[in-house]
Amino acid sequence: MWIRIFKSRYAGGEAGRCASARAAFRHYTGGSVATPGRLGMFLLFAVLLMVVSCKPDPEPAAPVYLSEVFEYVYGPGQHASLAQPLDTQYLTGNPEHHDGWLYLGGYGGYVVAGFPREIKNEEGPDFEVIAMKGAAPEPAVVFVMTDANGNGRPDDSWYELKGSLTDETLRNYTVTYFKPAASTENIRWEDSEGGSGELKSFFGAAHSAGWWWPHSTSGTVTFTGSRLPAIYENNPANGGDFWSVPASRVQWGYAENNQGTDYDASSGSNWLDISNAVDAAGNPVQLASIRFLKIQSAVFQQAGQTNEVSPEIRGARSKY
Ligand SMILES: [Ca+2]
Ligand SMILES: [Ca+2]
Ligand SMILES: [Ca+2]
Repeated sequence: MWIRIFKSRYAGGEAGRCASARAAFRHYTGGSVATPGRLGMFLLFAVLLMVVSCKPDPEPAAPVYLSEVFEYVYGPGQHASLAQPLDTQYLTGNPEHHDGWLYLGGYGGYVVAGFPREIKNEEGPDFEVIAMKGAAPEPAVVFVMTDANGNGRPDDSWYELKGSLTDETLRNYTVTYFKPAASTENIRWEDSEGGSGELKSFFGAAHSAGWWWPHSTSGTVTFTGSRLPAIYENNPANGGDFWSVPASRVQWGYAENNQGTDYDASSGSNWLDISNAVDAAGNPVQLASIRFLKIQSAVFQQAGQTNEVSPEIRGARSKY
């Protein structure tokens, strides 16, 4: 019996050792060894020690939700008066426990948030970003970061997750918006390509002045990120404009994309893969894990009745 027990002790893991020790203890105390003697007493003591020192096997890591928000800036858009700084509470934890969401607003608006631990890059998708279930895609680009310096803060390097529109993406694109002086004016913008213009309201308010985020104390706001191409098309119907996103326009790799092949209709989420990370030059980067996400409104388009293209995010959950 002892030979079998100690063989299995060395052959098995901790679970095997513990089970063997407990079996030996039960066998011994069950009286199958009639006369213990000195050797028997010693072995009984050894087995007792093994049983006492056994710890339960660690549980496999359970999926985790975002647990902390570090930064949130709304990009000018029609929901400016609704978007509250405290809405960041709707990004953390399980979105099944609340009905809220976080407005990112128009191009450039973003949020930076973290998981409570590193999320490993396993085979296939590693986490889902849960968004408001809208009628059409309003894609946000997702950047990932490892806590390389181990300080629990997002102060390391961001890596963009590429998607199906990466070849049409303008990277390191900057837009500065200017606060209007009066409510009867539009927000003006200038970009890093030498372009300029005004945000125009095609639905709701007559002017876009009210799209300026009241919680911004500055007269200008500048965003830098990756600009996806325009995704909405106007196909006039019944005598009026009608803007929509062609079914195969946005295929994978973004948050708030209900037409994606990575879309999970039950949770309203898109499943993303850390293996799609690219560096600042667009070259693939192999990341073993990530801790932080930056989710950024990425389409700079005024799409008729939908106005600006603006994602609303409700959380993120790791797969493992
Ligand atoms: Ca992966
Ligand atoms: Ca860090
Ligand atoms: Ca939306």
